[in-house]
Amino acid sequence: MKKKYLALLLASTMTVSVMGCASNGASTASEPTSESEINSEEAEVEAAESETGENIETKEEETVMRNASGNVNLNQIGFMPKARKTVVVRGDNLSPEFRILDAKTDEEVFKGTLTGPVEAKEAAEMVYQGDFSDFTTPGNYVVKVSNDEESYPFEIKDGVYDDVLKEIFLFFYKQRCGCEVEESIVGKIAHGPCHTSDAQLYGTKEYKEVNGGWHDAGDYGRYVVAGATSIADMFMAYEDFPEIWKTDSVGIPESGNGIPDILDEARYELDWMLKMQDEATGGVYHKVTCIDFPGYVMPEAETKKLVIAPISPTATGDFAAVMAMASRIYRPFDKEFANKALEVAKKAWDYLEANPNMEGFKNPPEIHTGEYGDGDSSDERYWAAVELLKVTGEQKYKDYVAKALSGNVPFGLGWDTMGTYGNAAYLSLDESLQDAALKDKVLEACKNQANVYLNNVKTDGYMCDLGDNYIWGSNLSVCSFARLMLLVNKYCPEMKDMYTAAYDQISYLMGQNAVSYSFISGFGTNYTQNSHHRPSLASSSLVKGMVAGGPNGGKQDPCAGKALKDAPPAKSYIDHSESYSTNEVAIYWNSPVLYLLSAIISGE
Ligand code: G3I
Ligand code: 9MR
Ligand code: ZN
Repeated sequence: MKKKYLALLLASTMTVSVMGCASNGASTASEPTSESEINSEEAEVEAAESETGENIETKEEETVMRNASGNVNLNQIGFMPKARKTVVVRGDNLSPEFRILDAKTDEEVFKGTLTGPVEAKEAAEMVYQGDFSDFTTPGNYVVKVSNDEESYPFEIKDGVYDDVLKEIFLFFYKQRCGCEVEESIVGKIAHGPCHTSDAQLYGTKEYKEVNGGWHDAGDYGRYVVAGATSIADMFMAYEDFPEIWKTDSVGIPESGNGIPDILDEARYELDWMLKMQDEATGGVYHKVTCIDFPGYVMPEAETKKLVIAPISPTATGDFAAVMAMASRIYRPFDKEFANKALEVAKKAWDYLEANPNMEGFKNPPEIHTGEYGDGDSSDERYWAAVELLKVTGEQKYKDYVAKALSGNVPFGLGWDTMGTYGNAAYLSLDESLQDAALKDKVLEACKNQANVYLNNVKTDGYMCDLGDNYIWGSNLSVCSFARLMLLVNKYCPEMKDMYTAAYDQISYLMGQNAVSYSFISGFGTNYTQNSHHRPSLASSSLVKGMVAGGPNGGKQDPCAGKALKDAPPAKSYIDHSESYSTNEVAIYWNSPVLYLLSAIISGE
């Protein structure tokens, strides 16, 4: 039975957040608006009920009406019974006790003590922290503090993240381009094949068929470095958490074909990527898009000419890396594809070798879509070399890796910095392919870097690992930093703090943050509703399970620039559909959450 809910949002950003953005029906309040009904039957009922206010008084007489203040923040989805459970309370002069109440009956079930005040520097405020990990009884609860303010409700149960993980995965199917996206799976954003015309190779009169792949984000561009990031995350989730991802029954069209669904989904992107390689040279084109972003239309309505942007060294390096991984991972299921993947990966590598000083990608003057500019391809080359070494054992890759690691160890798990993918692959190599001294060097460097993030968690009021890195897509950094901590924990199991700190980032993403939002659409109570996502906007139905970019001190869109003018970095988030620099969604913001959640679920 659904709890009736009334939210009084007192968080400071929420009062400023309505100013300055054109009113397009987007809302910053917690109740879904007509524009943003959730795209599932059950949730549509929920949205409709809260819109009309019907039954707010309650259908179940004993249910207490809850009233969150926005000052008591925690994971709004909830916790697995044995997991770490925390709460962060805004304030600098609070009485330390807090209570857990049964959300329905108001019965007190646990008493705890807050510690603090602790500074949340990037949010420009002081907070208290509470830990109720010892409370393990399944149920629905709220945390209440001494001044009677309370949290959003949360649940404790086994499998509490199962639905959210499923929706986070299904997002990739919803982003498929060039095919029918079925209504029975996606509801209102169903569409027919889109972007099916041949694309012009920039600067030539030639056209090429490059159908398929995933739409990148809130736009319909298809970008190789972005796609490779998501594929790598899926592959890592599949290899590190096989118990979760061997499933063949999530509910995509390929379910039941004997191949794990996550590999079917990744294959959809890989098949497109194969078309993005120039057969003559092995170089890989950076992206295919129209020359401008379209309006807020469904994908089939973007019918302008598609243009293939020039080859870039970063796209070529990422392509080589994920194809090398694919040749290993798909071999038990599809030998022919595995062979093909290895062949094209090697060919891409040869291109890189022949072009050691190639410049990074820059948008040609006529093309205004996402640039994914990155002037340094050394991390992509390093990652590709390690993955190729892993599958071939060839000396030339070993030599390249040794040379690459003679300098600083690179880091990063994002579209622009791929070093940690390379490091994770290096640490996983068979000993015969590793150099013992280099392995130590990589692990030491990982520990040092992970310690920086651990220290961020320990010193931040919201236990966030970002430090001052509140950039465009900060939620990706939250996950990347957490994943480095998990990688260190994998090789140094005694470093338990690393695991705990990674867990804290799931809580951050699901509501334990300075803006009181669950950044995952449709999950939690005060969740992102007005995503910058064209299918959601064009169909007036918010897709469930999309991860927002998150707080961004750069505020690089006019909406955020105005509405968040005076907001500190950790509060520079606005749930408005025009704020693409804080509230867009992207495939490579979902995929790291997919990995991190899988890790947390498996770790319990
Ligand atoms: O790397 C620097 C860092 O050194 C510096 O400290 C920091 C301070 O601002 O900036 C970092 O650079 C940022 C860069 O992303 C790397 O993360 C830039 O400021 C920031 O403007 C840039 O934002 C990118 C944005 O496109 C604009 O180019 C986002 O990462 C990227 O996710 C986003 O991608 C867009 C696509 O272009 C189009 N499709 C949607 C997608 C999501 O919004
Ligand atoms: O919708 C676009 C989004 O996907 C990009 O991330 C963003 C930055 O490149 O740009 C968005 O498009 C906007 C464009 O840059 C400026 N005019 C308004 C467009 C839609 O909001
Ligand atoms: Zn499309």
